[in-house]
Amino acid sequence: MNAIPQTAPSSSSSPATGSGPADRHWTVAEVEALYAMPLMDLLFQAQQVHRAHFDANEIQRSTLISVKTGGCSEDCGYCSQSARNKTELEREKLMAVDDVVAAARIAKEKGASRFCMGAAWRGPKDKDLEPVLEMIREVKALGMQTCVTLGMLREGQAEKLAEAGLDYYNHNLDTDAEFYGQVITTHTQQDRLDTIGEVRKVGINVCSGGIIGMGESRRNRAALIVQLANMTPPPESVPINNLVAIPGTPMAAAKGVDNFEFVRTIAAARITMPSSFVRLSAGREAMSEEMQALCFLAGANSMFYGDKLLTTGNPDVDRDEALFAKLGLRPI
Ligand code: SAM
Ligand code: DTB
Ligand code: SF4
Repeated sequence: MNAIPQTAPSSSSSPATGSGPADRHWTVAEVEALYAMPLMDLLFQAQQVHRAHFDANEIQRSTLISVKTGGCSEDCGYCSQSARNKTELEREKLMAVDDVVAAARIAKEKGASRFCMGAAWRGPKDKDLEPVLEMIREVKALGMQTCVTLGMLREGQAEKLAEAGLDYYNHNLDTDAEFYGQVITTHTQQDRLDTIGEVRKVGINVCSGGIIGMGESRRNRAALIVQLANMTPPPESVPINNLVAIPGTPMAAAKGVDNFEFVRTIAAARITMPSSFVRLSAGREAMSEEMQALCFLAGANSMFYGDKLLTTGNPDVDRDEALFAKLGLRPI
C-alpha cells in the first residue's frame, strides 16, 4: 500500500501545495492513498497546503454553549442528549436570552472570537426559533461571530437565521453515507445534506464535519472526507470530532482510533479542503499536548475553547492558554 505516496493526490494539482483548482473532485481511492502515505510525507504535504492558504501559527477559537440540553427525539448512537440513550444527563429547557448573552460576554473576554449555540433538537419549531434569533442578534452585537447548531431546518428557517445575521450553521455529516444507518436511524444522511443545502442557499457559512472512532473503517473515513471536500464549495469550517465515548450510549464501549489515524484524518481534511478551517473538536480533553501539536501540524487551525463542549468536558482555558504560549500560537 505504500506505492502511491505523493502522486495520487497531486495528479491534477500543483505539486507544491497538493491543492489545485477550487472545483477539484476527489475520489475515495485518492483519499485512501493520502491515508496510506508515510506519516512524515503526509504531514509535510499537509503543512505545504496549510501554509499556502493560512498563517500556520494562527488558531481560531469558538466557545460552545448548550442552550437546550437533552431529551432529543433522535437516536444518534454517540450522543448523551438522545432521549433514547440511558445517560445521566439532566434535561434543561431553552435558556433565557440574557443568560446566553452573559456567557458570550465571558467567552469574548477570555479570548473566543465565535460563540456557538447548540440545541438538542431534531430541528427547531418555529416558536423556538424566535428566542434563538434574539440570541444571535445580541451575541453579534457584542462583536462576536455567531454559530448555531439546531438540527434539521424547515423551509424558511434558514432565511430567518440569515436575517438575524448568523455567520455559521453547524450541521455535521457525522459519518460516511454507508455507515450512517449503523449509527443513526431516525433520520438519513440525505436529510442532513438537505439542511446544508438550505443553509448554503441563504449565504450562511457552513460548518460540517464528522466523528472519528465509532467503529467505521478507514474507507468510511476517507469517504466522509470525500463527501465534504466535493461539496461546491466545501464547508468553510470542518470539525473533526474524536468520539467521546459516553456511558449509557451504544458507543460507550467503542474502541476509538489510534492517535495517528486521527492525525491522518486531520491531514486528509486539510489537503482536500485547503481553504477551509479544519477544527480539532471533541476529544481534546483526552489528548496530550504533543498530540494536539501534531494535529495543528497536520493542518488543524481552529478549536473549541472553554471548559465545556456541549455536555462533556474540554481542556480549561488556562491549560489552553499555556499550550498556545508553549507552541507560539496566536488566537484569531
Ligand atoms: N442536534 C443538533 C445536531 O445533531 O446537529 C446539534 C447538536 S449535536 C450534539 C452536534 C454534533 O456534536 C453532532 O453532530 C456530533 O458530530 C457532535 N457530537 C455529539 N456527541 C458527540 C460525542 N459523544 N463525541 C463526539 N462528537 C459528538
Ligand atoms: C461539533 O462538530 N462538535 C461540537 C459542535 N460541533 C457542536 C459538539 C461536540 C459535542 C461533544 C459531546 C458533548 O459535549 O455532548
Ligand atoms: Fe444528539 Fe443532535 Fe442527534 Fe439529537 S440530533 S441525538 S442532539 S446529535
